[in-house]
Amino acid sequence: MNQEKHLQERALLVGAVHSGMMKETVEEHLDELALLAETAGAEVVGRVTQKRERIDSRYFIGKGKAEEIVQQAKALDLQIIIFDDELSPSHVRNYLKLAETVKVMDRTGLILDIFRQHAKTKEAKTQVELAHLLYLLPRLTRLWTHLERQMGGIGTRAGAGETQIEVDRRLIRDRIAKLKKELKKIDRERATQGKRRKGLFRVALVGYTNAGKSTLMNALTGSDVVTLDQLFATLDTTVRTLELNSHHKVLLSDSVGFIRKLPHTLVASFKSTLMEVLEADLLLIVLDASNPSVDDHLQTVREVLTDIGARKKRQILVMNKVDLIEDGRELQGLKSRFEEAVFVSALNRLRLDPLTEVIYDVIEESFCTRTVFFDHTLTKEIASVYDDVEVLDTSYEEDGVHLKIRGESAVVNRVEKLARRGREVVR
Ligand SMILES: Nc1nc2c(ncn2[C@@H]2O[C@H](COP(=O)(O)OP(=O)(O)OP(=O)(O)O)[C@@H](O)[C@H]2O)c(=O)[nH]1
Ligand SMILES: [Mg+2]
Repeated sequence: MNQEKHLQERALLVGAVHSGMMKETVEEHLDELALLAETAGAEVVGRVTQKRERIDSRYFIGKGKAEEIVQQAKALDLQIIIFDDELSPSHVRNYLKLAETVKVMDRTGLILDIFRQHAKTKEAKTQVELAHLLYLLPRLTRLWTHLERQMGGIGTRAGAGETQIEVDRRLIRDRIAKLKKELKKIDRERATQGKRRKGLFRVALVGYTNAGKSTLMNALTGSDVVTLDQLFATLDTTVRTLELNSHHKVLLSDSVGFIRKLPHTLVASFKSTLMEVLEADLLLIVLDASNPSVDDHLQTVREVLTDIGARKKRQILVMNKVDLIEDGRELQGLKSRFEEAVFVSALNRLRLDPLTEVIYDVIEESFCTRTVFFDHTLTKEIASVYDDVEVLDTSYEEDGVHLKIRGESAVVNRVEKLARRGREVVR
C-alpha cells in the first residue's frame, strides 16, 4: 500500500458547533483533531468553528462559509483542510470542485491515514487496507484522479472515465473479498492458539488512545511494547503472562486504542485484533485521569465496547497518569467521582500493587478449585478437560482418574457434570 504521509503539509481544522455545546468541549475536540493531524505528520496552522444545526447537503457547512474557508486556506498557502466530522461522498465531490488544489479531508480519512502509517504486522496491514477500501468505495467518482490523490492508497491513473471507475470498483470489490478471506484465516489461527491457553484467566487492557495502556502493560509484565506520545501507537495485540503472586498468573493483553467517532469500518475490520477483548474474563479500562475530557473518554470506550459486544464483561476502571495531577483537590474530586477506580501512574510504577490485588480479588470471586473423577475408559472426555480448565493434579485410583481442576466456576461445574454423566453411561 502507498504509505503517503502528509509531512510538512500545513493544515486548517474545521469543527462544527451544535447548539448546547460548551465552548470548552468544542476546543477539546479540536485539540484532539490537531493531535490526530500532527500524528499524521501535518502542521496545524489554524482552526475554524462554525455553528451548524443541520448538515448542509452540499458542503456540510453553509456554502458561503465553505467558500470563505477555501479562500482562507489559499491565502495562507495551506495544502489541506480537515473537518472534524465525517463528510459524505457528495460533500467530498463538491469540495474537490470548490477547493481545487487544496485537499479536503475528514476525521475518518485522517484516522485511516494514521492507521495506514502505523500498521506494521500483516494482520494490522490487512485490517487497515480493508477499512480503507470500504471507506473509499462509495467515494469513487469521475473525479477519480483527484480523489485518488486526495485519498491515497491505490495506484494513479490519469484521465479515468466512467468505464475506468467501473473497472476500479470491481477491482476494489475483489480486493475487499480477498482481504476478508485472509482475515477469516487469521481468525481461525487465533482460535486454535486461544484454545491452548484456555485454563488461564484472561485480562484485557482497553481504553482511549494515548491513555497509557502499553506503558501499563510494560510496567506490569516487563514486556517492551512500543509506547509513544502519539495517537494509535499500538495497532496489534500483545499477550503476556502476568504473575499476580507465586500461585496465580493471568494472561494480560494490550491492543488498539479507541477514540471519539472511531470510524465504523475500522471497528468492523479490526475484529480479529479485538478478539482478545471479546474473549477476556476481565477488562481493565485505562483512562488518562489528567485529561480534562476524561468523562467523554470513558463514554466513548463504553460505546465502542457496546459496539463490539463486550459491554457486559466484568470491568475495572484504571485512572492512569495521576502523577500529572498537581492539584490535590482535583485528584480528590476524581476519586470521589470514580469511587470504584484504581488510581495509578504506569510511567512511575506507582500504586500497581493495589491494581494486581483487585485483579486477584475478581479471580477469586469467579474461579474455583475442585476435584472431579472420571471412569478410566473415558479417555476422550479426560483429554477435553485439559483444554477447558487448568489441571493442578492428576491421580490414578481404582475407582477412576481424579483430577484437581481450577477454572471459572461455570466451566468447572460443566466439567463436573461431564464426569458424572460419563460414569453413568459406563455403568
Ligand atoms: N506522565 C505520565 N505519562 C504516562 C503515563 N503512562 C503513560 N504515559 C505516557 O503517555 C503516552 C502514551 O502512552 P502509551 O502507553 O503509548 O499509551 P496507549 O494507551 O498504549 O496508546 P495507543 O497505543 O497509542 O492507543 C506516552 O508518552 C507515555 O509515556 C503515566 O502514568 N504518567
Ligand atoms: Mg499502546
